Amino acid sequence: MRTKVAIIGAGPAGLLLGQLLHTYGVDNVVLERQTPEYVLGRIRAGLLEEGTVALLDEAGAGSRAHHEGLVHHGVELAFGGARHRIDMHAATGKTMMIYGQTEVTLDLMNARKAAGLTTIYEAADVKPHDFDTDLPRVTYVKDGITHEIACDFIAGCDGYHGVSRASVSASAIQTFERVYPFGWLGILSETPPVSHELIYNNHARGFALCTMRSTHRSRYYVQCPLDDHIDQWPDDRFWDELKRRLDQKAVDELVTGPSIEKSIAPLRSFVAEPMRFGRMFLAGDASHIVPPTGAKGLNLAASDVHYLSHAFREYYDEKSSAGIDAYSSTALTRVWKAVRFSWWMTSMLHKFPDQGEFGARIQLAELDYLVSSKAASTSLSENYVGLPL
Ligand code: RFL
Ligand code: PHB
Repeated sequence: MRTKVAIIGAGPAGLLLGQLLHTYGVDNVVLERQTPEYVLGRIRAGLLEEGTVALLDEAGAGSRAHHEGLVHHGVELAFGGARHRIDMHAATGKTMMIYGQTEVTLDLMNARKAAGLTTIYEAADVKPHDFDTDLPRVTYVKDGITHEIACDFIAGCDGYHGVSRASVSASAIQTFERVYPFGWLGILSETPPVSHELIYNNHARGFALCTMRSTHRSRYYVQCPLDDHIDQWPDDRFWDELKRRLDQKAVDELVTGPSIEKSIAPLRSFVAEPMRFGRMFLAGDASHIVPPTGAKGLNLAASDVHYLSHAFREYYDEKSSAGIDAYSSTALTRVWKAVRFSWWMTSMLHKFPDQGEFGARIQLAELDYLVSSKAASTSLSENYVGLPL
């Protein structure tokens, strides 16, 4: 088989890239290790930047998001027993949208299917080869038979544990990492959200986040020890702990119910540089990870894909390599700002084992400054709604 761009990974980055390239007339094949059901079963991101929604529109996969997504104009910060609203729309003119990663992925899968494009699910032992030459190729095993795809370019959209980054020699790559000493325990429940906007809570017992997937489906997170297991967190214990970290109004209004999903995620900041290795390009979690506190992971994957899809378009339409040559540095400039923002939100809102009373007071002072200074809340808003592409 031959294609212009072989895309490894059918998560949001790979599927969005495939769909944008299709609209630009660039043929591509997507290879995914898992089944479509497995990919759709992962409950992850929930908050999309306006720019991400615009990319879904451009890819021809945005219409359901506009019907079913919830448009948000601000968020609330809770600390010291009180809640403070940040009007991000007033500060920036932009909005955010609640629309789950599962739905984004499903819409992109359906658009890909409708366009008749090739996606190979359950592709085992996917390997990128010869990306430092002009004749790159990807091999994979399906039903016990090894296949090869010859291509012009390889897009590594295979997430943090993928094969693309792992195929690069260690001397060609530099990595930067911070591992946080706690995780997020998240539950999904078929209950109305406690508030119509997100509440980020700084509390002496640890961070908590109230978010949602729809007007009848809630998502809540509490900071937990890294080595906790979900078996230690029956629903009752989760709701009790959440209530202890919320303000009184939220406790009074919280509707609890059985969890329909429960998971613990570790928190990590990670960047691999560069994002290009000859004819292989990394995008999304394959090249960087952020803690979820700033809601940036999926949105960063989308902005990488924006730059990469334009670079390929320029290459095929204008016979210019300028875009592909600039891709790594352009994408990394935006990546590092989101890494900085996610680290800062994480540092301000969580309880760190070594912070002591001094650290706790500094967090409260910073939060108070944020909600009382127009300059500070505008800076938060600008980053949260998404920096320009
Ligand atoms: P993905 O989604 O990991 O997809 C990669 C795909 O590649 C496949 N794959 C392979 N395929 C073939 N061969 C191989 N060898 C392969 N190895 C892997 C995988 O099966 C998979 O299908 O990466 P992508 O596309 O870059 O997308 C990134 C996002 O998934 C991620 O950044 C977000 O989920 C992060 N995130 C959030 N982001 C936001 O923008 N807003 C949020 O509100 C938000 N909340 C979150 C989050 C992540 C969380 N967790 C669990 C890490 C909340 C949580 C709790
Ligand atoms: C979510 O809805 O899952 C979500 C929202 C905002 C975050 C993290 C997760 O910062």
